[in-house]
Amino acid sequence: MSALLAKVNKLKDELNHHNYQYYVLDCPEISDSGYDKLLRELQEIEAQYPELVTPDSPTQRVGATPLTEFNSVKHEMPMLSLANAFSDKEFSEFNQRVVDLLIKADVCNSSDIKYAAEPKLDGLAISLLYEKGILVRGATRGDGSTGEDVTQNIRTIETIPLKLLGNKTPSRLEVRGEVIMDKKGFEKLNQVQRKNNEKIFANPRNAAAGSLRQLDSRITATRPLSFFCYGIGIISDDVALPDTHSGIMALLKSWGMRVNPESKVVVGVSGADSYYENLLNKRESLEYEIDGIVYKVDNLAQQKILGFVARAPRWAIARKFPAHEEMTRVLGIDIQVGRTGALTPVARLEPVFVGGVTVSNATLHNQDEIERLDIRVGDTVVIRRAGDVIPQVVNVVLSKREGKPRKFKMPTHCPVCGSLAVRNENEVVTSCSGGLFCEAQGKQAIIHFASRKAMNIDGLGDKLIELLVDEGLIKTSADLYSLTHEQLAGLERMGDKSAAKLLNALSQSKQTSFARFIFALGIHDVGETTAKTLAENFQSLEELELASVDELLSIRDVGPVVANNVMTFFKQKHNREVIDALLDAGIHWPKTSPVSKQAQTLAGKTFVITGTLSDMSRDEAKQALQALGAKVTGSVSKKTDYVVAGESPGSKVDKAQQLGVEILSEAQLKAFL
Ligand code: 5U1
Repeated sequence: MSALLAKVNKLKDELNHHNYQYYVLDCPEISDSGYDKLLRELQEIEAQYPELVTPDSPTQRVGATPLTEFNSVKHEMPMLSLANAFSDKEFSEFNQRVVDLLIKADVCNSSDIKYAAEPKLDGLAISLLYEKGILVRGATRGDGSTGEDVTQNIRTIETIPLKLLGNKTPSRLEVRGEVIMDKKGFEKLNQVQRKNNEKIFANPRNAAAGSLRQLDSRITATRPLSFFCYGIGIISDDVALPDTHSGIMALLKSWGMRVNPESKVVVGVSGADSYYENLLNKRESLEYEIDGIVYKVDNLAQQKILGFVARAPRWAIARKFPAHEEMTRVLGIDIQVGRTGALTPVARLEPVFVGGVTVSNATLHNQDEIERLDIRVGDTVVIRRAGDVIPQVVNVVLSKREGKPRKFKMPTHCPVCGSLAVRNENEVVTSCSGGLFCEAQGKQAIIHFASRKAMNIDGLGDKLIELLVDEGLIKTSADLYSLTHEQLAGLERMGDKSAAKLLNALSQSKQTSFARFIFALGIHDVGETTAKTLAENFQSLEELELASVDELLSIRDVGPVVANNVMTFFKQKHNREVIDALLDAGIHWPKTSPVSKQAQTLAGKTFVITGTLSDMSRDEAKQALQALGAKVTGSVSKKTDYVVAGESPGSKVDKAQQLGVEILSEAQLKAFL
């Protein structure tokens, strides 16, 4: 047994050492899998011999039985707050008070005070109590005198050592610092919360606080929390203390505590200013959120002389960065129509300076988000803008709501073109159904109309379409066919030759296929394949226009969303007018026979096409195969029946060979077709 105990202790020491290398020194010595292997080894022994499990074992971070409430913890030494400086002037006034007091006390003869500077993390202040080197309690700051015992939750945070390193540790030590959630972890957590229909956190600080105040520590264990220490509370007198704050931080680091790597000793106002500038520039690129800098007089004897006012030390100050969150009022809720027809509610705000810019609008995303926030015109709201992220409404300050403002409802019609606004079941977005006509969607609709897989109008690129719309020469795709040589040749960077070429391409595009034409209309959710299915199932455009939902739903691969979108699209008078104009311009296609009459000789077969084909494009081959009922996919699997290999086919052929899938040459494909 003693050999086993020695083995367990060795494993624990090794794991603690690697934790320290990874989290504190940012210098891992083994790979993640190497670490996991050691951890598994320890877990296996502990599972077999539960009597060997100790509270400081690195395996004990997974959470424990849920609590019914948190116990109160009275802090032996109050957890102080910090005075703030919101400008250079306020910082320099703070510095002057420090200098004056120290000169008066005769402990300083220069105005160049040394400050320990470090980022002010936007998290949750906590106290960690170590007895004989073992973490015995973790508590929140609470009101500074009394906090809550969150030990079970604290133990799940990997950056907090369960045992101090080294053998010269104090018998009693209280470490203070901040629990945070980094930006990436916060985004990921909210994604998961959204998916599970759970509470969305407004910012990383709220997410960290919410996670730490979980009664079920197994939930906390799943949250991406981490910790940086920033000082000590109580410490037993069995270790010699350095005479500076920076010295204490170095000592804490040697005991395994994570110290912020941006920490630095600076001298005087000029040193403090350049540290401020430097960190402000770095702010957005840091992995976690910071809201300023904490400057502490580094010399502990000087700190003692300076003492405290109220509940804040005279020897420290938080120099705040421009806020990421501010309050303002909602003046109105407007609807913006996007290029794809999505109707987005946008809060019009009383302008407010936040995150370094003046914000007067914030997106409200959709009706669900408005309901979640319960936001109404006239409300006071908290606006957040961090980094390049677009401004968001964090929450409504309900205590400031006046009267009983009406709930907001999405409009029933597009505010730009008056077409019906549609929200399909299971979708959050409400969209304008006037795709061809709506001016807001104009450019995007025309770009789609002209694209290769739609009307394939050679030489009509995005930029030229934008120019044509901006110059007022076209409003809808039908207008393209009335453009004159004169109009085109007169445009910037278009000469006679390009104009003639474009007119020729426009003329050629008039001869198309029914499927391409349907796809070109840009009906929501009607992609290339659906357009093809529709074309195969209707003899003419008139038939499609008049199709009932039931008729549409009876078609393979057409679901309720597509059926509804198709119906609504053709119901819009504006859309029908543009279609008529397109047909009047001469767009036509050969009549196709309905799919039921075509032989579906390849129904149930799955093909993959790879490499370059010489006599047809891959798209054409795909369409031809689909016309015979085959399914064409992009990757080879056990379900693939045939891989068609053109020239330079690549790895798909290797995979087909491995899986024993039949490989066809282009000639064999033609035989199939
Ligand atoms: N980084 C840091 N944050 N913070 C908060 N240091 C720091 N120090 C604090 C507080 C409240 O208080 C001590 C100055 C007592």
